[in-house]
Amino acid sequence: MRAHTLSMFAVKVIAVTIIAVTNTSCGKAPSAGRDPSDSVEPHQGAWLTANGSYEVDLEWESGPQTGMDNVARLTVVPHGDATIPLQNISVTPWMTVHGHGSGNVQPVVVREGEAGDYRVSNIFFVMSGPWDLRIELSNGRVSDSVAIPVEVPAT
Ligand SMILES: [Cu+2]
Repeated sequence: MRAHTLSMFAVKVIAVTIIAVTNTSCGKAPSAGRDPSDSVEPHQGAWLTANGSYEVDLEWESGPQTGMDNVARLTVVPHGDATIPLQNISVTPWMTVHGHGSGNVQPVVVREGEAGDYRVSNIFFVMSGPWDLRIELSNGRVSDSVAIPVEVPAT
């Protein structure tokens, strides 16, 4: 009886794993549809890009708040074939639930010190609520992207 229960558990784990793999292979970015049942919590830590080429660590130096004076520090760690330094990195604030960004105010990304460290200033949140920081990065050969959820508190 005990062995049977265990094997049922194993079958469930395998089934869940297959569903997860199938979802990943549809090519849809994780941020494409924000599932309200997903509890997106304010997170400071490492995020894996969509294709798993890079890991991006986000830390706020200032904010996140409404206004333009938000500053974040990114640390980019390459995985597999990906390498640093990056040739291109862009950061775009996007409010997925409303379908808008921050007009033509562009964050300023400056490489600092170590090859994978970047300081991002001029991040403009026009309102409070759930935002994404859409980050696109490329070393010239490998391009990848990640959307990092940011909860901007009401002031
Ligand atoms: Cu909005």
